Amino acid sequence: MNDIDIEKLQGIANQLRIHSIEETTAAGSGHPTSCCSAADVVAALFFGHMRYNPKDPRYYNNDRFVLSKGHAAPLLYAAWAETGLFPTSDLLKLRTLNSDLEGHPTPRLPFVDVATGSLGQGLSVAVGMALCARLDKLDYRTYVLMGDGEIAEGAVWEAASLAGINKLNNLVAIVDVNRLGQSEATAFGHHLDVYAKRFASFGWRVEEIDGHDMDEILEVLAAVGLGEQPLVILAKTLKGAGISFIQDKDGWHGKPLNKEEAARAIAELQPRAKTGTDVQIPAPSQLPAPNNTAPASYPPLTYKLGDSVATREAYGNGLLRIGTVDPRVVALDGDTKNSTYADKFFKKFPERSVECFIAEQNIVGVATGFGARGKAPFGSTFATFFTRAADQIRVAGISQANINLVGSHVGVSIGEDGPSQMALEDIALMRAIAGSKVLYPADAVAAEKLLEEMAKQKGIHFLRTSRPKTPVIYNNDEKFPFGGAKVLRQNAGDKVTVVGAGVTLYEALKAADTLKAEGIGITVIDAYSIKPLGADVIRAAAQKTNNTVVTVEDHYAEGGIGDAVAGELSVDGIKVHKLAVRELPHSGKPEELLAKYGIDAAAIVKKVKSL
Ligand SMILES: Cc1ncc(C[n+]2csc(CCOP(=O)(O)OP(=O)(O)O)c2C)c(N)n1
Repeated sequence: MNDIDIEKLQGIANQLRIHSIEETTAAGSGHPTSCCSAADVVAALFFGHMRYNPKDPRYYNNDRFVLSKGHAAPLLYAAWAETGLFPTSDLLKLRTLNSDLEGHPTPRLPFVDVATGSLGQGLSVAVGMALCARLDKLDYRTYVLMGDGEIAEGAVWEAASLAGINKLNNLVAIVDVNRLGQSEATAFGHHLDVYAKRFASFGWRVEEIDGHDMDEILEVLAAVGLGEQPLVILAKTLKGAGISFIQDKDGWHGKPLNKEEAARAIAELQPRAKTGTDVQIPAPSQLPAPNNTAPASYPPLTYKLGDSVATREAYGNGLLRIGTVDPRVVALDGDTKNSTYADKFFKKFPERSVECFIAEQNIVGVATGFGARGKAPFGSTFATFFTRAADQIRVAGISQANINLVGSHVGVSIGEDGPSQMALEDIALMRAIAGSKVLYPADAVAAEKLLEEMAKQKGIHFLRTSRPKTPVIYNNDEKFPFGGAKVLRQNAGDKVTVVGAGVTLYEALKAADTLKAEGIGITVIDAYSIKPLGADVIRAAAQKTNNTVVTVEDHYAEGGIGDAVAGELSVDGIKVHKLAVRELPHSGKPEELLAKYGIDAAAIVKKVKSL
């Protein structure tokens, strides 16, 4: 594979440097020095090592490349332009409104699988892709380029650990150890031995090289895939390498060269620059395409009205049911699978299950990797612990990722475990994610039907499941489209529309019974789809109840269901009264807590009467 000559690759590296300088100078911003340090490694990967079809960046058996240090985007763009995918003249549109060559890579570009730029996330995604290659029996490898400053992020080590545990010898991480971060030198400078010990202790094979010595780079790449461990290449480099008056100097992070500096730098590099467009890139091997097609339908449900089933348990039942006929379903969990009930799937389909251990950021990243490879990943843990992966979820939004997150143990209704285990901010977080769908079933049928929709549709979906058992209230053939809401009680002359979801729906139904006995009618709506909200259904009901709505939710008031409803309906002159948890909760029995924090049937009755 490496019969390509060294001088040519060195020349391509310099051409990539020139492009990176020109792009960022034209844009007036960007990170040319972060590009220059990694240019030799990237030239070797793209023009002498990786196997891919440059005309079809999404081909299923192409080697994958994740630029975890996303601020080196100009280098990535330069490499693809030099493969001939698009004209090099386009590079000068970097960071402009009408070009997809954005400041940091996003999958608006066909050769970018996931957004990067929030440092420390690429390795998790790469682990997901490498696991997926193994599952699909494909021989593509996943390469991920990280900065040395970047690997201070804890999430990197969550991913490194899982890669070591799973012996991912189809995964190659390259750390561009250029000694400098943004505001100062990194903690360990050029001491590769520090990083070597860390990766080795996580079960990785470690190679240390001079990242500007093409012979060394190719030699180490030639040994990729040997053994049973993931490989990390620690490449000692200079930030700004190739620009004599800048390289290895502090104070040049994220600064474009001015026109004169750029001209000077390019004059230095040009005599040693070569194009990559004439390089024959090794083709990926021809292996059968993975089966990533959704089935036409899923097996039917078998609940009986009145059955008592927690929605978290229904999630476990549903995942197993749909996973049996849908080969795209992959389950991930963070050592909570006996609580989230993902264990039912894990037992039946171990090859499609990934125990991520207690590392929630990595669950989201690995799921994003699977999603980018065409799977329908379902990651589960207690809903509240997804909040610590807030940034991974946010970036999944930017990636327009296909991931399903299922959070159990929501709200004060979990009871005795107390506030650290209660998800009370999760709706707010998940609603705020670009393109997300937020779903909150009250019974087992709703949970499983929403699960089907999550598997079928693309995007970021969050399913909020509850700990207490609740009675089945829907028939097995009921439909739960995203953006819908169910009217469960409604009579002419109703005073108020009460919107509940999950456990509070049952409180609303109880309140309706109590009030009815006193001659007061209320409309009760199940807002099982919080984003998109079934606003039309709620609005129509509210207009029949004096434009008055009461929302009741097992979540903090900020950003929850009440805010979602008010946000949609207040413009129509509808008054929304919010019952929600408004103080730091305590341990106790679920029913005691619902009462104490004012979200039980009695609180609803009181509120309705006061209006
Ligand atoms: C999570 C996160 N924190 C901070 C930043 C801001 N930032 C961008 S690049 C950078 C320095 C990165 O240093 P290093 O990983 O060594 O990469 P280099 O540019 O030196 O190759 C920082 C702090 C970021 N993008 N993401």
